[in-house]
Amino acid sequence: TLLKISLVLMAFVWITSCTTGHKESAESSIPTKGFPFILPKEKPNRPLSKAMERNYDRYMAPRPEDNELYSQFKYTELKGFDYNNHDGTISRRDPSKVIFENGQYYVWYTYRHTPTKPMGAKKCNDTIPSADWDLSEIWYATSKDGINWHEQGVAVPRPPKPQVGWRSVTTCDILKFKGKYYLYYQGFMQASGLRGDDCPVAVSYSDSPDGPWTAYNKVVVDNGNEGEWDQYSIHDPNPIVYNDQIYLYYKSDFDGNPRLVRMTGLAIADNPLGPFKKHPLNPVINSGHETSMFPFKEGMAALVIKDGNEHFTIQYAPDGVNFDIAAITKLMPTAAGPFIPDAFTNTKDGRGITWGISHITAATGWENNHAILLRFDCDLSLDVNDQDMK
Ligand code: AAL
Repeated sequence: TLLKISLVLMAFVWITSCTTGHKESAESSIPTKGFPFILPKEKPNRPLSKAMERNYDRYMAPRPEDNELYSQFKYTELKGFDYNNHDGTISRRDPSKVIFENGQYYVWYTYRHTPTKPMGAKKCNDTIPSADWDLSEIWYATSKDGINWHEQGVAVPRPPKPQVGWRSVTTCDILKFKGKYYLYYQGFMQASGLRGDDCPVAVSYSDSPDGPWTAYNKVVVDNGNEGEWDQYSIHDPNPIVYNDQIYLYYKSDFDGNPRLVRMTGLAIADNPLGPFKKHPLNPVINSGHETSMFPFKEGMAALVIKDGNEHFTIQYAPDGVNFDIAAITKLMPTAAGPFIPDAFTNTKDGRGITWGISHITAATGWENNHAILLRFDCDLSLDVNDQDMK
């Protein structure tokens, strides 16, 4: 009996010490007061919920409006472009970056002018487009103010078969490097939609943004090997001068079942005509569609729109490779071509962007499927303090 009593007593003492011990530590870890009404800028020195930990650790500032890579976006209609009463036979889409040369702004874009609207891969032929960007050319326009544009005509036409891009040349971007200009673009050798949206990247070069442009007539960034994530397509080439090299970001997709998973890769070259070497860590952004990059501080920022777990975020990589979410926002510009004053200056102190040109697809609905260009304004510059945009 004595043994039983002492065992019960020991058990009682043990249980009491456990519960009181637990109680004490639980009490000491839960703050007695809630968060102050004003969100502290510095991480408070107290236990935080997972959400509040993340609010300080993941984003550039605890409040969006204090985050240098947070912005809202304003859109303005452009003047000077005719769309044939929006009947679907004329489309302008996927603008390049905007550059400022010879006292004016320049933008290049996919231009389609076909007898019909896009009819899909089964009904397309030599003159009827399958997709909105099928049977297209690269055209360009100039402007003094970024709103009123003068369309100048073709920069890169479709080359004769079987040259790269004979079916369609689309979705270009501009590079200025050592006094010369380079237009990178998707070169289709078959109508989009026959298998997927398959194409590599080609390039044309010129001594002037006004042309004439000489087609290099070779693939400069090719599709990956069979089984690789980018085996079918290299889309949305986006060149920036960084680390004394050409960093060309691009979009591809795993293109498997059940659906496409689009991501962003990087190819680097010393020379604009290549060879471009794909980064061993590709894809470098796990999301994005027509992703737009711009130098920011010592690294690279990215507007990651549509597609993927991290769509509609603004991301940052201090080394141009290892991206993380800097801000989450909304109504981001589709296929943005920003005006980036330091895109080609090899800067390690990127100043950001305040405006550019983007597009709206199916601008009047799918019945007369075509895209239009429009201007976006934002507050992603370190040199202005325009709180109106935040
Ligand atoms: C766009 C871009 C590429 C695709 C197609 C035309 O938004 O991602 O250019 O190929 O769609």
